[in-house]
Amino acid sequence: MTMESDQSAAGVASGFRFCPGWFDRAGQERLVRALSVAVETAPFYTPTMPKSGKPFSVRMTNLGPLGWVSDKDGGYRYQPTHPETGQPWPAVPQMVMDVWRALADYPHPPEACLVNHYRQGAKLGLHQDADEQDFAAPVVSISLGDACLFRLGGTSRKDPTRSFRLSSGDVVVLGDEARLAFHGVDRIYPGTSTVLREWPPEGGRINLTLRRVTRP
Ligand code: MD3
Ligand code: FE
Repeated sequence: MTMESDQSAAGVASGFRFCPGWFDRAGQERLVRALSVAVETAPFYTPTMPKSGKPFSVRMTNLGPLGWVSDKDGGYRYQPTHPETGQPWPAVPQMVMDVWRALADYPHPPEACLVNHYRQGAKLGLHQDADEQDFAAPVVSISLGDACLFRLGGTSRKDPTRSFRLSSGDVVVLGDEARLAFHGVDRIYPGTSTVLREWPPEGGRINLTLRRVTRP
């Protein structure tokens, strides 16, 4: 029998913290309701790759003072408004700010909450999160809906990787060495959660990533 994922953090960069089941079912449902309201004013859109203009399979929106966006001509960047509506991003729900406060071990609030929506078949290639000015702050991730196979490597693209299954309600904190680790989402496991049954209409998986962007 081969194991395609290993939930132990052995062998991965220091600064990786996995908190399975941080949100119980009721907490997950409350968070999904808050997101469904926020996404009415900041709808999911399809970002495109710099230069090639190839669309991402993941749809995105943001919450908080700054949002991560990407398009053909502007490239990867943070900006205070939605690229399609031109409106400011909605506020980050308090229950999401509470996760940062509990786990980030960082004295300033996050500025960006990227909301990724993975429909069936969507994936995110191996990459580094390096568009921020302050790597002293961790990235905090919250998973909702269908489980995914998440891959974490080292700070060089060539470093070996390990795979983890992330399920609805799980929280991951990437600080210290892990902050600049390569990572990606290889696949979504359809039908593994009922939490996104009411919204969004396509179901799938939602991931929130909280980040500090500027140096305080
Ligand atoms: C940050 N998202 O939005 S989050 C991204 O599940 C992103 O949607 C993935 O990568 C998702 O940029 C993964 C968790 C994560 C994992 C490893 C990291 C964030 C990380 C390592 C370093 C920095
Ligand atoms: Fe990332």
